[in-house]
Amino acid sequence: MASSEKNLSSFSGSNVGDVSKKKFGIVVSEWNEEVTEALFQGAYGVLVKHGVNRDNIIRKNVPGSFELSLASQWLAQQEDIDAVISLGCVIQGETKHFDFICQAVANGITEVGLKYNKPVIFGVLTTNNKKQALERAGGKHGNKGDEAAITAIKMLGF
Ligand code: DLZ
Repeated sequence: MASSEKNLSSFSGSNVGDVSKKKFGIVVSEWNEEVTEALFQGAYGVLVKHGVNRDNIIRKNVPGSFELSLASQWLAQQEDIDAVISLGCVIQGETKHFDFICQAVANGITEVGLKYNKPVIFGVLTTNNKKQALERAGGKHGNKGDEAAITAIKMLGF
């Protein structure tokens, strides 16, 4: 689906069921806030467009992407929450932080979904620079936040 040449937000309409009674948690990393805020707006907009009640969208912020896994777990363990969307942006730098954070959050989010048997969606941009991130947060490559939300919706319709 996603490639450097494609608009990442293109998706097929299969498995899109009625989510109007569903409750979603969205965890947003504050690191690279300009990007993650755009991801949040995209995800929120898709959920509302698909009939999710605004009161049933619970947003929690965390300092950085490394904290997404634990906060996703705190939301996923709440019985009334049906799916969690984790949004972050990790930009390649001079340090090894990039690899450690990307690997940790990918593993962590996977574990939370398996532990609580709910969709926990990896909406984390991992890019070489901020320009690439912005292109994927409402720019020419679509919005990874939209994609994360539609993925959550589709998993609930599995
Ligand atoms: C430390 C750090 C660095 C260098 N880069 C990013 C980044 O690009 N994106 C991101 O979301 N977070 C970054 N962080 C912060 C870590 O995710 C985490 O918040 C701290 O290491 C504290 O645990």
